[in-house]
Amino acid sequence: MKKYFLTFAVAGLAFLSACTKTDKEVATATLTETADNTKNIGTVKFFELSDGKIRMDLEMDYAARADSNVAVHFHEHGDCGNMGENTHGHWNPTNEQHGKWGSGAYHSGDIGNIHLNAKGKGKVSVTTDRWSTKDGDVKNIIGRGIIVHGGTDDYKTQPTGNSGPRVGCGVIEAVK
Ligand SMILES: [Cu+2]
Ligand SMILES: [Zn+2]
Repeated sequence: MKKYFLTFAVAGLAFLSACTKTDKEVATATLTETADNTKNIGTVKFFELSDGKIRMDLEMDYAARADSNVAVHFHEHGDCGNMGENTHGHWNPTNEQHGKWGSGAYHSGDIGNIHLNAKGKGKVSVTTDRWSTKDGDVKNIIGRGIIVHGGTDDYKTQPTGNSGPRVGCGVIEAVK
């Protein structure tokens, strides 16, 4: 009987690791300074998990803002022109208030504050069912803008969190 159980456990582990391998990169964004879009300040990758959720891995590398916070949100439009203003306001497919991710109410792209260390590095990972990469889905993140603000999101002020100037920007693009 014990042997059967062991076989089952090993099969289960193999299944779990197979699941991890199915994480499929579905979208990407490169963050650059709004004042100079040749200056790369971060990269964002999106993976579709086996349960249909999307995981975002965001890594900042922004020496000019070392030892500070930046605030990150998905904005409505994927156009970084005019110092990021062309992205317009926060993407808000569920018609909620601006707020802290995971709280009672928040926009589906309210990633929030990221602390940058002495080298300007910082990262955040988010897994959610609020996003998809499917055409026609109200939750589709493809083509949205990602704005990096030079201040701290207070998670209260509507509709922006009073997050400061738009210092960085990127566009979420599908990975084929
Ligand atoms: Cu914003
Ligand atoms: Zn918001």
